[in-house]
Amino acid sequence: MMKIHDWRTGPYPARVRIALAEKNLQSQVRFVSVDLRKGEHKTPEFLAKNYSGTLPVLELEDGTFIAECTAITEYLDAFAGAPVLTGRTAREKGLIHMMNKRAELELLDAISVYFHHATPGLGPDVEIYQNAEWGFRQRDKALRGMHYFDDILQRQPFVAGEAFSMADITVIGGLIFAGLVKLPVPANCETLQAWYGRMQERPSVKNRVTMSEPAKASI
Ligand code: GTS
Repeated sequence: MMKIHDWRTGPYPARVRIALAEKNLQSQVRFVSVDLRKGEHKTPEFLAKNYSGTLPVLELEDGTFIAECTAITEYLDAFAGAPVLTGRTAREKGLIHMMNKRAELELLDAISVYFHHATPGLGPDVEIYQNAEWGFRQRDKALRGMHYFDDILQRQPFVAGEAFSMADITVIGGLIFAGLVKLPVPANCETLQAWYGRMQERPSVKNRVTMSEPAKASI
């Protein structure tokens, strides 16, 4: 059985949990909990699985490790059919990849930098270098990103066009992280707020934390 090394409530792990549920693949994986607050993702054992020391990581039955949410979602899309989250046609694939990357650059990753640099983050044992000014700049970038996605969603129902995709999942991850760090969506981003309200009603998003009991950490 495939394994997902993750942290139940984390915003990046949420992306893969949502993708698994959208594709109804939950029963194909076993979750292995890695405790970020204890720094378990920075141990030599874990770094051997993922050089970047981040979660989630997909472990295939043959022992291959695939890190990066985008890469894992692409693997899941190739592994099993509908719904396709990374695009069918060349045009869809290009647009979804672009908007997914933009959701990382302009929203999710920016909030992550804010969290790690301008708040206590995962605590002093894990956050060995912090640069608060950089963190606050990234927070402001994320707020601009929220306005950008608000504008996009005024023109189309989903982040990359007419259908739900990996790009929506990444914006959802960004807004989950924004909630955790108490960075509210600006009041004048009404379209983004309404869209997020609809996204939170999707069973894949609503049940992401409880979709499985994590197995005991094996690292
Ligand atoms: N680019 C990576 C991806 O897309 O998978 C980023 C993954 C990432 O930052 N994951 C977080 C992490 O490992 C997990 S969580 O914060 O969302 O739970 N953070 C720990 C750290 O020390 O950066």
